[in-house]
Amino acid sequence: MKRILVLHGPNLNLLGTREPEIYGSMTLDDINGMLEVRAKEAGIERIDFLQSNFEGELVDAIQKARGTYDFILLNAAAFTHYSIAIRDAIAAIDVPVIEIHLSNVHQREEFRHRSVIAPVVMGQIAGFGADSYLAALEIAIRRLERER
Ligand code: CA2
Repeated sequence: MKRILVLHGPNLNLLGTREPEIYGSMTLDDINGMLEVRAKEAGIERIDFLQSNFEGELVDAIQKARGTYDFILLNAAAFTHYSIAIRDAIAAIDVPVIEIHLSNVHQREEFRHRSVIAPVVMGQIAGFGADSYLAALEIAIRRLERER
């Protein structure tokens, strides 16, 4: 039985309320609901969600994922671009992490082109709106099925 943790970084609690042209019109609850449905359908035992505006809370969650979760889907939001603490936490655990972005960060401001977590994650999915999360979940499901 497999367990997946979905982590959302700062300001993603505002999804659906502002900047729909960049981030889409779905709320975070809509996205989580969509992932929950797909995870259940695929026989995932448990999918848990955490949104935090605090770097340390995300670091704690990543550290605690060790031994509890089989995959982490992470949209670190702005922390992607500068949080060495989140990068170090990912590097310190043996749980695979998929980096997610709603927007295509490479088409945006220069400072969003750099991801300090990219070198320590399994891979990055960016630019597909809420489908970026769904694509990441699909990859996690396929990888976990292969392990069975
Ligand atoms: O495209 C993404 O998913 C990002 O991770 C979103 C972050 C941004 O800092 C990254 O460069 C790319 C920002 C999340 C803020 O979300 C908002 C949602 C609605 C209204 C305002 C902000």
